[in-house]
Amino acid sequence: MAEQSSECLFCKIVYGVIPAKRVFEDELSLAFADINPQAPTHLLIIPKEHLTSLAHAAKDHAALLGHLVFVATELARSYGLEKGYRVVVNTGDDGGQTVQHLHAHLLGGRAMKWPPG
Ligand code: D5M
Repeated sequence: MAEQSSECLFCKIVYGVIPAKRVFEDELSLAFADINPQAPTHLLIIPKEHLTSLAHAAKDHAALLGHLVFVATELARSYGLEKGYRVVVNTGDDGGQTVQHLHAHLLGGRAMKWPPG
């Protein structure tokens, strides 16, 4: 099983201690619905292994990071987001990260604005 942190909210979701609307899972990753959706489709894609943020990633994590982005791509296809979508990884305090387990947001189903707030 992947390394976990007993105090981490998203590790608890990985291990089923806290419920979530799980939409995809494989050996390395889990995707579930965001509890506070900001778009008609708003999913979170996380590594099963506890990794605090992008800022904590090592070279060994490169394939895992690519995998998470590819899972987002496949989910966007399966959710019919052919008009476009956004994949966001908030990182650290200034990046707006509130949960300290790396997660990619997949947002779609409406037109996005730029720049983000
Ligand atoms: O985003 C953290 C995201 O995590 C935020 O959009 C809410 C979501 N969240 C928090 N708790 C849960 C649970 N229990 N289930 C599903 N989604 C959750 P950040 O980028 O860190 O600001």
